[in-house]
Amino acid sequence: MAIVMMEGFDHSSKEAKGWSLDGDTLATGRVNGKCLRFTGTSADAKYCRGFLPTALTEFTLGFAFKSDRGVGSGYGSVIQLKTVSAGKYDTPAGYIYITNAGAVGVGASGGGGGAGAPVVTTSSWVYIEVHVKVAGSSGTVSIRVNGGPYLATVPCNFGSSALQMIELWNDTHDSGAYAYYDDIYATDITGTLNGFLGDCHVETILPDGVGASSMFIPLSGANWTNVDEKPPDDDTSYVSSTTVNDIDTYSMANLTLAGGVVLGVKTNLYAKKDDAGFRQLAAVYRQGGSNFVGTALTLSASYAMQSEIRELNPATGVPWTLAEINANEFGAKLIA
Ligand SMILES: [Ca+2]
Ligand SMILES: [Ca+2]
Ligand SMILES: [Ca+2]
Repeated sequence: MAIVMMEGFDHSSKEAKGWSLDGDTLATGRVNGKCLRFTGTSADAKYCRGFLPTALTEFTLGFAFKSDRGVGSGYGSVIQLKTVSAGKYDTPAGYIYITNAGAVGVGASGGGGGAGAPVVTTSSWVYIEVHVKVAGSSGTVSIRVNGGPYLATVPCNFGSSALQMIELWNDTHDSGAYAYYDDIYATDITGTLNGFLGDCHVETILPDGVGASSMFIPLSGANWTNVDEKPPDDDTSYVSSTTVNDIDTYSMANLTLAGGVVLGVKTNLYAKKDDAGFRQLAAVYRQGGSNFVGTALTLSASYAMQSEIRELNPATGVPWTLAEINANEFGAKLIA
């Protein structure tokens, strides 16, 4: 693993993808699609909470941020970094903030950190990347902005506990000031793609036509028309199977972006089981007439987004190209 999180807030309710929230909505995204938007309020900070898949003592977090709040009016925390079980008002181990002058900074419960030169302007997206090393008084942080150097590595004491919770905060206490987040990634320090990845974009594509394999049973109509909603429509339309090894694959919409380097593909299977017993589903990547089957994902009795991230195309063993993604079919296989 190296990329451990990617989120574009494009196609799903946040709850389904593991984000818990407090008064937010989706809005027009940074490059295309959607982004997360939420207000302050005069009484309280609003927040949206997500989690790294495991607690980490060293990681990099990248995200696009925009605020309606006028620079100079005061902003405060835009992300709080916490241990997995911390409460909303518990002191964060670390926090990413924007100063009144528009500088991006990082602080920590144990002190240290710092901010760079003013760089944030009102109602404009800025891409912020923060590399965190949790090691008590030996901890450090560094920041990059818009893909370039911003704050060199400085001491920062995040405590000594591995961090897992990422809370997006609108700390303006201003009901008229929206905060916007998009294109989030996180990396750990393993693998090839670790540390700073640069200014990244996350784009979501959905099924747009019949695929090579239609073995699941559709509720009505063609299989793909049951699984192309954003957000998912739960029991309103679906495909189902009780036959192990059944495979559904679908033609997928092409990416809007015509250029760039693909760092990874995240599959999202929104699924549940509706009877007693053990059920597993896996993502299917169909390319060049062959199916490549992903990791078995165990289903529960409630709909949940089952995801995996692949930095390499399983058909080639090297990074994906845009053309390969556009030609690919994606789908699912019933494993158990
Ligand atoms: Ca987006
Ligand atoms: Ca559906
Ligand atoms: Ca396509």
